[in-house]
Amino acid sequence: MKGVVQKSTGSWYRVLCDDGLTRDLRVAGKVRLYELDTTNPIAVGDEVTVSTRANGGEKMIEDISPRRNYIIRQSPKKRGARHILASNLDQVILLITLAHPRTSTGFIDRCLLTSAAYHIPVVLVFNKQDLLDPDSKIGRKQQALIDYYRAMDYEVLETSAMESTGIQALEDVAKDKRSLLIGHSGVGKSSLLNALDPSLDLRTKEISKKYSKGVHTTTFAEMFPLPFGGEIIDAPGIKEFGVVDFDKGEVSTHMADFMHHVDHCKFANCFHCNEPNCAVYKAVLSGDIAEWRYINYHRILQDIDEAKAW
Ligand SMILES: Nc1nc2c(ncn2[C@@H]2O[C@H](COP(=O)(O)OP(=O)(O)OP(=O)(O)O)[C@@H](O)[C@H]2O)c(=O)[nH]1
Ligand SMILES: [Mg+2]
Ligand SMILES: [Zn+2]
Repeated sequence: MKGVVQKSTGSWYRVLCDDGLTRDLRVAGKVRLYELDTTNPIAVGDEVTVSTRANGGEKMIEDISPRRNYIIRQSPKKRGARHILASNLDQVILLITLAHPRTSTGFIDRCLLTSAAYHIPVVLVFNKQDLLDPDSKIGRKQQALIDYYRAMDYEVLETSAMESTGIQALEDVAKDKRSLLIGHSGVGKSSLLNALDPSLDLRTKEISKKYSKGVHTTTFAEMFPLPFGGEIIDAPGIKEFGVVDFDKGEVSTHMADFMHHVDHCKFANCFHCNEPNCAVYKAVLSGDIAEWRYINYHRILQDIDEAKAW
């Protein structure tokens, strides 16, 4: 019997089995785990084989099917350790607030890069619109970011979980797909899910005023079926998005704004750092490529260098 992992606590896994029943299962000792060197060998979204053990009769996870894709990141706690956020996804829903808490474009671009490597589409959702004055500095910054990402063909939504605005558009995006919610702690992932399906009644929490950051309210990733079709994975907030397993030359191939220019660089293997006649750098000077994208690109290359040095 097959099943899909809905939740993982590390010692047991909640599996929705083909017979329609949800079971909390352990993993049989002999299971061949993927050699990804991750802190969690089984992730939410994994398809597993469940069977009854001949001796005891306790049902256990006996095998994991190969993953169609997954979102992986560098664990911030342990250098070199990697953590799979979820697998077998149709899309990522990246939740952003520019204030309360602040999401940096570096975080956004790392998430986009990791998703692009597995061809997982990302929808950008700017939440907490009720807190934002469009004429304020942050309001104008948000509009500039939205325009920039839309120009690269990303789908961008604006929502307020508090006032239930933009929820229909989010439903249209989530319908009949398996989505993973990603974002810092406190951006409103669980709140938005509650807005999508009030019967979920997920725990959400007040942001600590002192740090203007959420204290992690969701502690384990969990997949929920949506009443209008599809599934969504609520996950604990993440602070950093360390990219893993990239070649430096690969990074720009996933950046749509760089792609128009890379072919015009003097050197075919240009890293767009200090090489002569770099068309990407010229595009930054002329304003075709945003400076913050160029800065993020270089920080990602630095991360890759540092990761290799471990
Ligand atoms: N004003 C306003 N507050 C919101 C909105 N969405 C969420 N919040 C508040 O933000 C706080 C954090 O929301 P959560 O839904 O718990 O955030 P989360 O992303 O699930 O956080 P973690 O589970 O820790 O990762 C709560 O106090 C929510 O009420 C919104 O659209 N507007
Ligand atoms: Mg949450
Ligand atoms: Zn170049």
